[in-house]
Amino acid sequence: AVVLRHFALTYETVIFAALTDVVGQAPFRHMVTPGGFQMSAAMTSCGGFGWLADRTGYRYNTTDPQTGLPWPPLPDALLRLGIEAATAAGYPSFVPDACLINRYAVGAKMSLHQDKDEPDLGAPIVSVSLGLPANFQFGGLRREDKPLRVQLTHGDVVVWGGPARLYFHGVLPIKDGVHPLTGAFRINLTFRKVSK
Ligand code: MD6
Ligand code: FE
Repeated sequence: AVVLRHFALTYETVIFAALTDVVGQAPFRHMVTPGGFQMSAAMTSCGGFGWLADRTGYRYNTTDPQTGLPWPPLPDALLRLGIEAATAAGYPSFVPDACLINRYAVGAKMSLHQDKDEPDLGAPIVSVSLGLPANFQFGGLRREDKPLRVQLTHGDVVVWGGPARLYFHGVLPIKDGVHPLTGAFRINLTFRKVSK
């Protein structure tokens, strides 16, 4: 895993324009996990595939169940950001076909988990942090492995692949604050390759 500090800052304006467009078509929603808990982060997706959680499990789908429409296309500026960050981190052949967008209000968190719903685990994940800072937990292959804690701030990009691709990770509760571009929220974009 590589942290590219401030890598997304030069894309800031185009990212927020793209997000406004995507969220207008596929609004943020709080999903319910198979265990019956509502996730505190609100989510949406763009690209050929969107990530879903419901009482039956976790999966990717080509349509948004809330609108019945295909997920909005991956905006070109976001596609370029995903490719350029992966290239900078040593993954020059990464082409994402999905972008999961997480929005955290103050107090929202994400429990330790592995990203394993993508069939091609050879492809990395590119993660872009925007707005309020997060304390990110990077663990190991076992849930019990003691996680490192890394603060991710506005514009930081983490690229995650190779042996680290299945490491447990999570986000500690977002601390109170206000960011000039996102207000009292943190936004995280994760670019993924979902097709085999
Ligand atoms: C987040 N990110 O930062 C949640 N997963 O809000 C993730 O769960 C994540 O950042 C895989 C790879 C990078 C990530
Ligand atoms: Fe994850």
